[in-house]
Amino acid sequence: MDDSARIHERPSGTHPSPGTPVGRRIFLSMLAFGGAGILWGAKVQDFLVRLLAPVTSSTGLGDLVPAAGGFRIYSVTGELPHRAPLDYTLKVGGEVQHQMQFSLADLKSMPAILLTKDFQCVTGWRVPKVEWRGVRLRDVLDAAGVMSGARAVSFASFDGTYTESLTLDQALRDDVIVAYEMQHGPISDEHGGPVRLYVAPMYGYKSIKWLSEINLTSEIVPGYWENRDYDVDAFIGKSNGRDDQPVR
Ligand SMILES: Nc1nc2c(c(=O)[nH]1)N[C@H]1C(S)=C(S)[C@@H](COP(=O)(O)O)O[C@H]1N2
Ligand SMILES: [Mo]
Repeated sequence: MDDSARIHERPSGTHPSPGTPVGRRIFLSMLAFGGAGILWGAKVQDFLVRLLAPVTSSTGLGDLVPAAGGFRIYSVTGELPHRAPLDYTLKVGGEVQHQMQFSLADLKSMPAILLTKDFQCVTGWRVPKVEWRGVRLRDVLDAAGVMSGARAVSFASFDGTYTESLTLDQALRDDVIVAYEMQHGPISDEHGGPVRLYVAPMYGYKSIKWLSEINLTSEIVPGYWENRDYDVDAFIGKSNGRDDQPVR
């Protein structure tokens, strides 16, 4: 396990961070379980996730476990919810002309967009050139018919806790997608499958996993991390006091 997930303590240092790094507790558990790190792989990781779920949820931080390819896996609930692809539905409501429900097949029948971009967490880690496939959020919103009073979009997760938001202008960008594939395959449970949001120009916390609901609103409803002092406008390199290079 490397230490590249080290967090940048925010100036106040008083609130949790979107992605507390691999905790000492996790490290100690790994030692306790016979150097699980040597056998590091999907199974061990699942095991640790289960093992640590109660611990992480009691901290309220939903810590993380390192995954292959440089990602860290986050879940503020400390759990990795599962939804079978055939059971998946995405509800779209609020200030729209038609409330809608999309199955995964519905989403896949819409024009597909491929985006290959670096993925950057506000805590500092970055994964180069991640490939995503999905549909433009704009196309989903257009299908429902955005009403003239709508100014923002809020998102909910079937983890039951996480939320996010975008202004309507941000939501209509070409590089904001409702994603159903990542790195050439279905999005795994860990990474928020079957469907997550991917907001390419913003820090990872905007890319809500296990996406279940989209609601058009008349004003911004701050999301989970925004209620914990992170910026609503989360453009990479231009927010949260960070000066990261723009993503390629
Ligand atoms: N539902 C949900 N979505 C989430 C999070 C979370 O804890 N729960 N963490 C966010 C943060 S801070 C980051 S950096 C990315 C991490 O994505 P990954 O877990 O696929 O690496 O997911 C974002 N979306
Ligand atoms: Mo993050």
